Amino acid sequence: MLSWLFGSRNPPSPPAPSPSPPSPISRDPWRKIRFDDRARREFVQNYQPRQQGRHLRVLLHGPPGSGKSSFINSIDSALRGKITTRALAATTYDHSFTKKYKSYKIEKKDPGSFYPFIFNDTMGIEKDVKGRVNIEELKLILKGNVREGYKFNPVSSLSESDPSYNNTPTMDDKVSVLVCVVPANTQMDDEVIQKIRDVRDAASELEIPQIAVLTKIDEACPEVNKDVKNVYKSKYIKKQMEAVSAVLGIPLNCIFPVKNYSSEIETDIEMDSVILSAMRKIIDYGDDFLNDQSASDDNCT
Ligand SMILES: Nc1nc2c(ncn2[C@@H]2O[C@H](COP(=O)(O)OP(=O)(O)OP(=O)(O)O)[C@@H](O)[C@H]2O)c(=O)[nH]1
Ligand SMILES: [Mg+2]
Repeated sequence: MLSWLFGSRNPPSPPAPSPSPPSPISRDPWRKIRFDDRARREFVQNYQPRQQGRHLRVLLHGPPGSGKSSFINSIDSALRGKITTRALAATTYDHSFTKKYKSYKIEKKDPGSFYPFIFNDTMGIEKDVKGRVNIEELKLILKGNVREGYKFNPVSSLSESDPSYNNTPTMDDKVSVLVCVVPANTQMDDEVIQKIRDVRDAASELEIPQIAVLTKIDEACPEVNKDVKNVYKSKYIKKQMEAVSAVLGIPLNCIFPVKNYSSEIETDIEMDSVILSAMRKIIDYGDDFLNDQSASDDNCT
């Protein structure tokens, strides 16, 4: 220091620059998917259950406002190539917006013909009593005991004498895949986690396969908001997926991060790719379930 003051020829070296913060993005993706994959779309579009004449019934559950209805709309939009909003999504979500047990089919290009999968939208699983879905009702839904149009009742469960109770469910009424929809941008309450686990346990007892969809990845990670192709490079999304896997007990390869169509007015091939990659897994699992069920039905007759 003194030598600098008194005219040394070598000024002190500038302070070392502070190390730049680690990048929120990994260089290489930790899950590889193609973002322009026509084969994946064709697979979903051409899917026919091995059990001819059957269809998959996909039940969505999760906290209110997590994007269950939007996920149904997103698959509908990705397959039809235009934004659709048939399963009404909420604009505010203090309490669950979806109040009725309702099925959604997706129409194919030829009018009047539908894809062989049906989505069932449910009311959100909430922590407090007011406006929550009744877990016992979800269990009845899994077994196919609840008829279309049933209005969810947060306080008392559906009784066998109710006209909405289906005493003789067929294979088509039973749920073939359970999809847990959780948001990437908020922490779930412990009580909500416990309820989701209860539904999962009930589904496991019935051997119903399960996956999780992690929504709102655009709101959770600015890099994904900039470019959805960053989804499998985002360290934050990976951390959130690991957290969901740990608390809900769903293996990582059954968790699919998704950005739902929410503000877009046109579909986008890259968003379609992440949405249809979840749908592909739903089909794989659901088809195996239908097959196994009909094999065990055959063994019983
Ligand atoms: N940015 C963003 N917004 C989303 C996403 N998914 C859903 N949303 C928005 O979140 C809000 C709630 O979505 P819904 O689809 O109604 O959620 P839900 O789970 O059906 O809610 P309930 O029926 O109330 O249980 C809506 O305003 C959606 O537009 C997403 O991936 N990204
Ligand atoms: Mg809804």
